[in-house]
Order: sequence, then structure tokens, then C-alpha cells
Amino acid sequence: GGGLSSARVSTLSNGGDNGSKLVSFQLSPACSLEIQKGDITQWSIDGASDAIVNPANELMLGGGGADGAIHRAAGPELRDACYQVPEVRPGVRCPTGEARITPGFRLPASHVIHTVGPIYDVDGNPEASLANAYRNSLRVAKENNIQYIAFPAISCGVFRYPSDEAAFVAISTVRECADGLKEVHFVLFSDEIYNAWSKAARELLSNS
Ligand code: AR6
Repeated sequence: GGGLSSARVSTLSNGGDNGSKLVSFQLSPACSLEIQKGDITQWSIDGASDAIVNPANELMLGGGGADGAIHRAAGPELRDACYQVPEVRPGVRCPTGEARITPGFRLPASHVIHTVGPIYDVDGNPEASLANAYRNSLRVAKENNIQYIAFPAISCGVFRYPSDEAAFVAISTVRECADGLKEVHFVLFSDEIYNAWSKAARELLSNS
């Protein structure tokens, strides 16, 4: 740890997408952090073993938000694969803070890592649960030899986690746990969330 970190800012030129923003940091000599605006269902790294993270619920059979978009893009095979994940107790396939993996089916990414973040106003310790969701997603990725992973802003939609607080939990947990991965991406849907993540990354990762 320590020492090596730098930031560069560039503009994505692919797809004529109004010049979406992208900012990069170095988490370690071998692992970079990329923060961009975009739709996570479209994300992949060509030819690599990669995964997008699905902000799911404990039942793991789909829902609204990014979960709904990921299931629509992956096709009905994803729901079938989720259904096969054993329940740990009735109605719970993935307890809050844990993670499960399936193939990506019709998605560009080869895998989906399903995790469940905290419902901000209900969870007794939302910060710990959110950190667990990031930590266990990264652990499952490494156990499956995935080197490229993309996260959305877990819990920042339907589950109502404030984005500025979530950004610090997300970046600091990824900084601690990214060893063994090549690239960790955040693919974020709104300017508000993109700005919160960029600010947290500058504060936590830029030496000055
Ligand atoms: N790409 C990237 N980010 C997205 C996309 C997308 N295609 N769609 C939405 N977001 P949410 P949560 C952003 O609600 O808060 C579901 O019903 C969104 O703007 O998807 O963890 C599940 O089944 C927000 O910033 O997840 C659960 O019941 C972020 O993704 C529950 O919602 C997360 O918002 C999970 O709620």
C-alpha cells in the first residue's frame, strides 16, 4: 500500500455518447480503479473473464432498478440460474452483505455477481453491511478467477443510501480488497452519483 496513486481524467469517445466522463486512479501497482457514467448492462472487457455486480434483494429473483435492467438484458436464463441458488432460509438466497455468482447469459459480461446492500433506514449498521457487500463481491470475483469487475452504486437507489456516504464506503472498501484484480470499475447512472464517487476517490486515493 501507500505511495503509488495518481489520477487522470479523460473523455470516452466511443458510441457518440455525449462524451461521458471517466476518471482513473491506481489502487495498487497492479490494479486500477475506473469511475465512469453509464449503463452497467452494457459493460464488459473484451475477451476477459469479467463480471458486473447486480444490486439485488435477498430473494434474488429480480426486481426494479439496476436489478430489473440486468435481468432484462441477460434474458430469462438469468432468473432460472438465480432460482437454482439454494435458499439459506425461506425467501433468502443471498443474505444482506453476501454475494452469489451466476453466468451472464445474454449480457456482454461473462458473469453476474449478485449482492444485497442494506436498506438504509432499516439496517442496524448500514455502513458495515454496505462494506460487506463490496468486500464479498470482490472475494467471489477472485475465487472465480475474474480480474475485471464493474459495480453500480449499491443501495443508492431503491434502498436510499445517501450517495456521498456510500461513495466513501465503496472506495475505501475497494481500496482494501482489490488485491488480485486488474481493474475495478464503477459504472454510475447519474451525475450526482458520479460526482460523489469522483470526490471520494480524489480524497481517498490522491496523494497530496
Ligand atoms: N446501470 C448502472 N446503474 C444503474 C442502472 C444501470 N442500468 N439502473 C439503475 N442504476 P438500485 P439498490 C443505479 O435501486 O438501491 C431492486 O428492486 C441507480 O440509479 O438499482 O441497491 C432490487 O431488486 C442507483 O444509483 O439498487 C432490490 O430490491 C444504483 O444503480 C433493490 O432494488 C442502485 O439503485 C436494491 O436497491
